[in-house]
Amino acid sequence: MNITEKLNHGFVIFDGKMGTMLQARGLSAGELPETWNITRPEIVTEIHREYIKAGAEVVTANTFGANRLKYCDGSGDFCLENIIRAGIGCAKDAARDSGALVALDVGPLGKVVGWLGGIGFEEAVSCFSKIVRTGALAGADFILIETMNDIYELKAAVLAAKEACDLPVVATVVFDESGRMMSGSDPASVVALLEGLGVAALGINCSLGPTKMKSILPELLKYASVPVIVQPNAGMPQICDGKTVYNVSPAGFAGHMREMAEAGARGLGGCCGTTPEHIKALVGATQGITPQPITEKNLTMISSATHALVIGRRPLIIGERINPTGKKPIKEALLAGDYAGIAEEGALQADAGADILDVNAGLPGIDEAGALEAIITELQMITKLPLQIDTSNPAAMERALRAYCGVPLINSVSGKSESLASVLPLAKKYGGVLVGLTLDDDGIPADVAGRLKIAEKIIAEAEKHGISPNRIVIDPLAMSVSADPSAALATLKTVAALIDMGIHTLLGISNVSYGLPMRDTLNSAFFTMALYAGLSLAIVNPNSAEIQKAYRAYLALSGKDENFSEFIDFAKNAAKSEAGSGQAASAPAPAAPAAGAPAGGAVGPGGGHSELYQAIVRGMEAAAQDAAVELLKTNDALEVINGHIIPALGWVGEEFEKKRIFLPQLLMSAGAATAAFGQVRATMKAGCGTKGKIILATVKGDIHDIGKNIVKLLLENYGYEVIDLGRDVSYETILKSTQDNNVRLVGLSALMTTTLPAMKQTIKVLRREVPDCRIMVGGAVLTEEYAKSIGADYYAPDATGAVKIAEEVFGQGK
Ligand code: B1M
Repeated sequence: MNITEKLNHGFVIFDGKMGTMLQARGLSAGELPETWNITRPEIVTEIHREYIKAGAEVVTANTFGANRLKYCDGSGDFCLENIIRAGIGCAKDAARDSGALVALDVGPLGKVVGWLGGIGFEEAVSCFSKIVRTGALAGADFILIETMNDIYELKAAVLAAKEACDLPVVATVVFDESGRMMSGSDPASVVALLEGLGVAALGINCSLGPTKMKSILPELLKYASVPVIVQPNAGMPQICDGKTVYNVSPAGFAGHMREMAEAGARGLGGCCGTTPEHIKALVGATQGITPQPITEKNLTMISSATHALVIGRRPLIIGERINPTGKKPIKEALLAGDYAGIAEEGALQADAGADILDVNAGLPGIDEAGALEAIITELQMITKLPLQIDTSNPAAMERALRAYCGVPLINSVSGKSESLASVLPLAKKYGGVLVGLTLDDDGIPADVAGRLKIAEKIIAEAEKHGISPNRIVIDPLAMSVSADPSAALATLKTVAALIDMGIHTLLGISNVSYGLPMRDTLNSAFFTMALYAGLSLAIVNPNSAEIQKAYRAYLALSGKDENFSEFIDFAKNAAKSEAGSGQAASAPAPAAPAAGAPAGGAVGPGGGHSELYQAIVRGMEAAAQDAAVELLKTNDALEVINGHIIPALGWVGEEFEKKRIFLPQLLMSAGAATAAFGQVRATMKAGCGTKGKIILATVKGDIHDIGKNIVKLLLENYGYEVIDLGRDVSYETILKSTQDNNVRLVGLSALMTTTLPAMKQTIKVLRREVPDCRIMVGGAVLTEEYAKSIGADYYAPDATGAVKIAEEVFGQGK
């Protein structure tokens, strides 16, 4: 039996941690564990044997960190291919005659994927492909992608594995105590993405001990239709005598694992701190339990990187504004390549209450594939909403499907043979919920029966490609009533018939009014009629007040708004915006999402702040730059920094800490703040640099440099020459530069509690080697007291403070 069959048949016992066992046998800190596949293969093989003896039915090859960022991609003893081949070889030697399966272990690359400072998505795919191809050729039985923190990297790894071999792919991710991945992804969005990509099984590993993992498991089981695997650590890591230890005993571990087996987990094993004793105890504890059945959840799910939406629970609004047809500003932005500007239109629709954003870049004369990919990349950095990829160009569709970090709506496939042939393979490969248009080579049937027949044909053809009916919604096509007065009713009857057949539906509402006056009025009336007919998804303008009123009223009247709470909130906001503007020209802000509903749209603290502040918190780089330019016309540089940039980053930091925004948004905000700061810098003149030489550096391990750069700017402005060593700088580099340049003042910055020891160490070395040099320190994490306690001469709370210190050291002050 292969891993898929085994997991579907009953419990499968995985092994425990290889790294823990290697450390116990002398692997030293900093040594690459995978090199032992070549230098100490007998030990690696022996560890696998111990796990098999303990009852493991899967052994995980010692290849977790084997990737071309760590091992050379060419030839030589320790090249990547040799490391992987040897790792699989050890596992196969141990597994021979035991019936145990060998998993190629694929861990994270150690770089952020797809964001500034990391590696590109396609580069990550290529790194993973190499690992998987080598492991598959070496004889692995399946691919185990594990310890993934970031959903974009997870997608790159799974996609690469599916492209590089035919072996089953199993993927497990790391959730923190709040039940989200580091990228902010919740269990539903992880399940949606992984099942869309066709994994054989999915699950959780590492990070949490078994107690905390137990609370996340039900969320995965609620959504997953494939087997679920749990591989917790032996408790939470603790530092004891400088070593990391895990203190859940084999018996304690096994007790928790039994509960997870009873709850429905199928694959059971261990991660950091677990040993063959843990696995042996786990085998004993799961004896006699009957596995829970694995059930098809039959959900129609789409998702962004962080949230999933289940289609059919209540009607959802798809914002229609990112589409050049009939929208001059979008057309102009597309022609100018202003993708960030287009993404801002998405943020506005999110604010107005859209649940999903349609993205269409179909404009003659432009590179549609490139534009669609770029807009999607921008959008997914600034909004949590799932996207609808809207194109009839298969090449553009594929680029967009690769770039999108989630499960999109794919708009569209039709009953035309050419469309079915080109779109269905893409939907199968990348996942996504397909929008099927009821038109074929003969056009759009006027009657209900004709449209239903095409819908059935699309569903049947999709099934032949392995796409289940729950991954299809049908668009029975709203046609303009100006051309055919019976068009609206024919469409609505088709909606009702499809709903009766258990098929979800979608309509582009605005088409109905084409060519007529008062389009908003006609659209909103048609929208209400369609909702009443059972419509699942409506492509509309969420900024339209008429549309919002129709929607909110429908939810209230149809019992989909408990206690009318959303409607009452909506009414309050409507009253406010009417009072504010004297008219209700645009949509009032939407009601707060219902409890338990996924948090809605763009990131932001609400009104009352400057445009620069808003642009930074939303991570809009171009807008931040423009807003900074505007502010600098009437404010001096320090006012812009202290009054806008720093407070905005302060808000971002707080939200990050409260887990209301996640690393991608943090990165975007940092990018926007840096762009704004660039404008500030351009307005400030550097002085002559003759007052004295100062070294500035952010200490080792810390990549925060915005504050340090502000300090640099001000010091230069005051006439000092700054030698900027950058960020993540070792004490060796700082010392060498201080000695080489004969510098009298060194400034160190640190923003994290975890990098304060590096600051302390740097000060200690400087004190010893260059005792005459003065040291000032700064950074949000420091206090005057702490600065003194680690031996600094000066503490500067801000850039102005740093200048005062420089003036004192170089004898310019009073
Ligand atoms: Co990160 N980050 N971040 N981050 N980040 C903080 C610092 C954090 C407090 C957020 C939070 O959780 N609330 C938290 C640290 C928690 C802690 O240890 N106490 C944190 C974390 C956890 C992380 C990561 C680990 C996140 C992750 O990956 N899971 C990661 C760390 C990576 C690493 O360093 N190894 C990370 C990454 C990042 C980004 C890359 C996304 C980005 C940095 C981009 C960049 O700098 N190029 C970022 C940002 C932007 C922040 C926040 C939101 C803002 C920092 C900032 O620029 N503030 C921050 C939260 C916060 O501080 N509110 C946060 C504005 C800046 C002008 O202020 O640097 O204090 P500041 O500088 C001031 C003064 O302190 C002083 O003058 C400046 C001007 O007034 N000053 C000096 C500073 N240095 C000085 C030196 C001097 C004198 C004065 O003399 C030499």
